[in-house]
Amino acid sequence: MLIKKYQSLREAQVTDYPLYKRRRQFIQAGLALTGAALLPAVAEAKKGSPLTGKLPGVSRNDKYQLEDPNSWEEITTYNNFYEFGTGKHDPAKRAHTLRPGPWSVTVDGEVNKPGVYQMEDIMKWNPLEERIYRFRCVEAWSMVVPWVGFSLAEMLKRFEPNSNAKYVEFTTLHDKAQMPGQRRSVLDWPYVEGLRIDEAMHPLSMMVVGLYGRVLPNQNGAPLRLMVPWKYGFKNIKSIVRIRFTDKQPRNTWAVMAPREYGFYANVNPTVDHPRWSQARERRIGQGSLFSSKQKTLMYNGYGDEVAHLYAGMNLRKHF
Ligand SMILES: Nc1nc2c(c(=O)[nH]1)N[C@H]1C(S)=C(S)[C@@H](COP(=O)(O)O)O[C@H]1N2
Ligand SMILES: [Mo]
Repeated sequence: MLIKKYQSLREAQVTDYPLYKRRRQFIQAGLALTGAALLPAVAEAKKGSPLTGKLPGVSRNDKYQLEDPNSWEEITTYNNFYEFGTGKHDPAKRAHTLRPGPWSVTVDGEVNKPGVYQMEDIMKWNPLEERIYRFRCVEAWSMVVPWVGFSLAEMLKRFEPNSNAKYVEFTTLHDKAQMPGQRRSVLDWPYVEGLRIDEAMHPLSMMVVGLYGRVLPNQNGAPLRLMVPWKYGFKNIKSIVRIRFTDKQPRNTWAVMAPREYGFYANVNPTVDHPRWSQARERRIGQGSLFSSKQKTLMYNGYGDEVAHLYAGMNLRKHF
């Protein structure tokens, strides 16, 4: 039942929806790789990236299937990506200046195999799978998203972290030409995030390269972004160019910016409020109005059975 429902939904959204949308997108010259990836006319984008359009060989991970994912449009037009502006609709309009390919990721720090890895090669390492995860932003809204990607652990193991590797730090591209929002110092660029090594190696942690079976749109963090579904949205850093293994806790951008408001752990926790608002409830994007149908936020965003052991004995008010 669930599968059937999702398939028909996916059919409509993956195939018909972007096709239907494409003319308008074209006129707006807006959403870089979304539906536009289908078009031969977007030759420029294609030239830049070998990773356009429908991703081949994506299998469904049956462990992570949720009903009623948000629509393609909701997921690709309501974003946080300050490199393209601070408004929720800015990234969809402006992220076309990002060139998601050719792309490489620099790996350094406490590893046996540092180096510069090409995205094309990274794509060959692991089979792609689709996982439908809950996604909870610190601003008390949420979505359900069919991400495509692979296990972060499988990727990190390739680099052979050594015994000093207690944390992993991720860095976003820093390029004012491609990311015009970086001309303003709203954040300390480039955007940096980090995980403890055991969090990074947890099977739920994912490297995302796609959405709804297609290449990840620029506004969602093309060509490579993190997805750690039990943490607030800001941990899920986009357009990653560097992965560094360290023995010290990384200084993640939002925690540096506003240390009272954003911590390093950022686990979804309805009992620890943000200093300026409650985290007890959330608004599911696409359901009801701004003021209606708020639902309860779940501890660890509903993934507690799988991740609570990572934080056993820790004071979650201190380590928020
Ligand atoms: N580089 C970068 N990564 C980022 C952000 C950002 O501004 N820059 N915003 C974060 C926040 S606050 C959220 S909620 C999610 C939003 O992801 P989405 O737009 O795919 O929903 O991306 C996160 N990753
Ligand atoms: Mo967020």
